[in-house]
Amino acid sequence: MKTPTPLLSESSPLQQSVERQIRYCLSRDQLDQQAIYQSLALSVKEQLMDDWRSTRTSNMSFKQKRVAYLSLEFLMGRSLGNALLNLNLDAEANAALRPYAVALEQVQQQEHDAGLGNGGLGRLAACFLDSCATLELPVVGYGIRYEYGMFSQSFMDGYQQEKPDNWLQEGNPWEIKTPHHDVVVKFFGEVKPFTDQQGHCGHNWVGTENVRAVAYDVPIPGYRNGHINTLRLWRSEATDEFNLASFNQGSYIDAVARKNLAEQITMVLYPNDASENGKELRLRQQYFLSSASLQDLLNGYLSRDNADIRQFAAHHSIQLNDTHPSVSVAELMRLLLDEHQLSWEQAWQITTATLAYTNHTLLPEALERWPVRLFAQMLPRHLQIIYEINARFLELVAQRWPGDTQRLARMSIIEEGPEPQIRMAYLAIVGSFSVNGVAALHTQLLTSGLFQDFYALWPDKFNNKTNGVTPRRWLADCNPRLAALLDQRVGEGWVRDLSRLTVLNALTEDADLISHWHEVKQANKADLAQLVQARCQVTFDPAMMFDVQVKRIHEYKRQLLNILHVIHLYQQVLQGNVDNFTPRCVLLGGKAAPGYGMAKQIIKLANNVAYMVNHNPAMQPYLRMAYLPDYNVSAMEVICPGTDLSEQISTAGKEASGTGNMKFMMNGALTIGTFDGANIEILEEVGEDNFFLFGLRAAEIEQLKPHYDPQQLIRSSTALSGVLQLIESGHFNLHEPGIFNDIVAAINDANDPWMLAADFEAYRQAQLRAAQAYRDTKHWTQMSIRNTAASGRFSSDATISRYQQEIWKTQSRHTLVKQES
Ligand code: 26Q
Repeated sequence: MKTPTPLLSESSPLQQSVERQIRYCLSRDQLDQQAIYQSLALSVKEQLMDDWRSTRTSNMSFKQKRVAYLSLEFLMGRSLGNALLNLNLDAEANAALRPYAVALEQVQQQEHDAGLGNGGLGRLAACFLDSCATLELPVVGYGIRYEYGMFSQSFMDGYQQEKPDNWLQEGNPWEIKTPHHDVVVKFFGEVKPFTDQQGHCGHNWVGTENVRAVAYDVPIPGYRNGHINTLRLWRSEATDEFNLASFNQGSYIDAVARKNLAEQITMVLYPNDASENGKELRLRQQYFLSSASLQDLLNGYLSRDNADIRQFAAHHSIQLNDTHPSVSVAELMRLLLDEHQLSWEQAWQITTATLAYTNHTLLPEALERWPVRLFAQMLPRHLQIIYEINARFLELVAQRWPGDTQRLARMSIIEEGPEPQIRMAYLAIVGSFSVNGVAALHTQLLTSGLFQDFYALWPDKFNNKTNGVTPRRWLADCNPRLAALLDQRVGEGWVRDLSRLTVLNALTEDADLISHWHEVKQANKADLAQLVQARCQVTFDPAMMFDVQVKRIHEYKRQLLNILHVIHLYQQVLQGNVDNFTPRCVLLGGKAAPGYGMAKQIIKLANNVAYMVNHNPAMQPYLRMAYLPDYNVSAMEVICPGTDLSEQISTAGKEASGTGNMKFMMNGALTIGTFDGANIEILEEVGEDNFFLFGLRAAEIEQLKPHYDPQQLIRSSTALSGVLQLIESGHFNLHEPGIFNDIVAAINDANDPWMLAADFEAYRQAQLRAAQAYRDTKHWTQMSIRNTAASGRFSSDATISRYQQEIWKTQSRHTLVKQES
């Protein structure tokens, strides 16, 4: 991995910078590790400033199309390790720390995770930024600088506790406040139509409450290419004019209180990974991001020489990360109509040639709807625009399907009813030139289900872009042992071109590779065991199989299936059925949305089961279980390299893609999984012999639904009935009677949408196959090698190349230069 750096005869620029930071920029007499971290991070940022500036300049001067990625979430995790890797500064950083007698790894741990996201969607945005910079694409990320990120999770008596994540407390060395990019975002007020002297009709949005959007820029370094993109995060502040107005009325206290109101907007990330609908503050966040970012894009464009607003679409694509920023459709129209005086037709042409929408969920309850009433108050001009968009759209539908009034009602952007709602997904589809799902099955289910009417109207709008993850963070950085082995066996080029890993397939009989591969995995398991020991006080033995499920807690992800299986294994050991038993350590991790009661009960059950498992000496040789508190990006960087078996067991048809599945695969874990999301594509790449597939398919789930009889299924499985009886007996909650009744009832419910009972036996069998396979170390290691070898398709570089070629149609600087010469 490491390219040899010349011996440092004198101190390097980084070293000098660190010394300077410590001497002149910190006001500390005692140097603690946090201070050293801050100094090193600031110094690394200093090293990239020149490249950052030149990337900005070249992005402006080249005639390439620019892309904006709009997302309410960017789950960046820590930045220091990633920056050192991408800038190739590891050796210099180590040298710079030598005088302070502290290990780089220790210093890196000082960095607070930037948890500005919930899970998959937010982390995907972060992986995409890394790939865009590595591919040298002119892409800017736009998001919100939440004062408080994802809550930190702890347990009290096995119940989840949430604590605010004050991630900016020590300051954020990576950001730069850039006040010259400030814009004003308007809310509330009313719309006054007018006709000017030339007879043009227009709309004045007046009496608004204004909020200042302040830009904080974060550098996104590409992998060793001198290309540094920008993530621009907006913070809300009170405007001067506002303070002044209140002040002049003599109400100083009012002015300060209003300031709080403005600053509330970017105060905290909503911790739901499925929508909690109708919260006014959430809509304010969405509009704040959309308006600030679109204004910034228009300002940037119009500041260029010879810029013509009518050519905006030729120079920009804007990718909407789910419907969260989809009010952008109406806001871009408003800006073009009201601020730039274009006609409706011109504005609509530009809007629908610029915006593209990515959908991340099939769950109907996660589809965003906003009450018309709320829009009427907060965004009155936008409501008018949406009505107009809808009227014109429905006219088109009526032309295509004359007389089909049911279809009109189905497809309308406005859902009628006692409380009319705006269907944000429909607004996004109508206002975009591209709509994509995030895995093949997901896109297929979208076009044949949720969005089928729209697909019939505009089949060419729809496309698939299977997710990916960045091999920098998720292999090179988090798994240095495996990275070094790959450097030796594949050559260093894999970091930029992950498809090169396929050469490993020719080496699966190489005894030397097999033994080294195994050694690497065992060492990584020892690291993971250390983490589990420190955080959970549970001892994991690397000689046992490490079976891991980490992700947000949701019923559709079926952590419960996993827990039931652990209980089954526990019963096997209690009953002495331990012949051919593969010892295993089961690790769970993940946060529940604070308002999601069932998810919280599942966590409690897992903790109680873990307690019983770990406190029974008879289990020790066979079974251990831990629930890792506060699972986050940094935890995953230790977890995925040390995992043997990756649990991807959602009810088929429910997990849009999954991305954890890809991180595990890349690091040589085998998957036990359902035919769902990107699991299907993983299976395609690696083959059935190297994947533990089980369970009903999406179509079978749907067919079974009307006849689903869980109680019959339970009766016919001795394993499952044994497990449920043990739970019902109160074995795991002797002092808290009844606390798991809801869980047991849900499994027994004929309307259980997640159909646990339908897949339990198949899951148990697949677990038996996995356990048996694990006992043949050589064969298991060969399967592990084949998983890593086949993971190239899941590099986010490959995914982003497709976004670039098929949606954005932009080009990298190099391709342009080549074409021009
Ligand atoms: C909506 C409204 C109000 C508050 C919160 C939300 C909200 C926030 C986050 C709704 C959904 C999310 C996140 C969804 C998400 O992470 N989806 C996952 O996206 C991944 C990347 O495409 C996929 O791999 C996962 O399958 C999908 O579940």
